[in-house]
Amino acid sequence: MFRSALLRSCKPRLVRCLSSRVSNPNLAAMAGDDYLYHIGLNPASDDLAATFGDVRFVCLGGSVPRMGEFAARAAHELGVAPSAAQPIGKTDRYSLFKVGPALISSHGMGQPSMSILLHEIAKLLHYAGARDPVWMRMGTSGGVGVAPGTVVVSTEGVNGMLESGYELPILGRRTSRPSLFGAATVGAIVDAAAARPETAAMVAGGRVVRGKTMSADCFYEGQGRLDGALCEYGEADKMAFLRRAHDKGVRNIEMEALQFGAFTHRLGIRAAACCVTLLDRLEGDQVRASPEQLAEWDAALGDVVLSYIKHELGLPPPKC
Ligand code: R2B
Ligand code: URA
Repeated sequence: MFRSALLRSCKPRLVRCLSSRVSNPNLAAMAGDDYLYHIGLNPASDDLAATFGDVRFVCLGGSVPRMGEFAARAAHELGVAPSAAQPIGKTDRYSLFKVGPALISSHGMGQPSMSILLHEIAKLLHYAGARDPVWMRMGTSGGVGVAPGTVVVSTEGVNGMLESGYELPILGRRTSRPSLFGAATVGAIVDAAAARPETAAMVAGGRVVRGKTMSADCFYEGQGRLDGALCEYGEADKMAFLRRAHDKGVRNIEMEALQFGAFTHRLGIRAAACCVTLLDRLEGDQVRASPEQLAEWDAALGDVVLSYIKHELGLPPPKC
């Protein structure tokens, strides 16, 4: 009885659902009763279409406070009520916000944490009938031959072998998916940054660059650091690897872009990974920037993402 009532109420949404991006025939059989456990939402009891049906941008970043601050800033710059910067659903794992046309969420550290959120957000937007939003990861990273404070817009994610495949064992088989970001979305973000007064100087000063991003499942050994609790190689080995990575076009190293690019590419989702660099790994391993400097670089990353969103929405630059 409840299920058929739900189906009736979903009917007008089915046409819009055609444009959403999931690839799982089992979801239809669940008839909308799919508890998105980690974010605490369910299409059977929450009106996802009303809250999320108009999402055009998905902005994801690792840390809860950073994404909370970004939500407040986005509300201010997009002219949305500050109350929008309140988290929706469960907050013990992720903090999710809906600010005007933007869904903003933290994703935690590393690919396993991000993967859970990507599956649940993709399903959430599918059930909500959102139309082809652009997904952006807004992260921090270590630069490879670029100045600290540079925003690297990834063209491709590579693994620790400097290869494009994101590998995941599924049912006892190694599944490898290419991690690619569409040139059109990457270009649109860089072009918007160049065109908007908020970010034009960053682009002109070489502080927004395209490049490959290496993702590791480890901050220390997996990223070739010498300062972990365990290290079985030397400075020369590390430098040889980082130079090889640079020669192959890698401009930054972090912990999620590879999986993000593989997931979104597989589902045909328009996506970009925009990560600010906190240090140049060719110069060292420790993140020693002051809190003020880190806040400034974080704001610069927010500028790039908001420039793109405002450009897409046709919003004017702020008055000086
Ligand atoms: C960047 O920063 C975090 C590690 O400090 C990790 O989530 C990443 O990708
Ligand atoms: N995040 C990373 O994963 N690596 C860095 O070097 C800096 C931030």
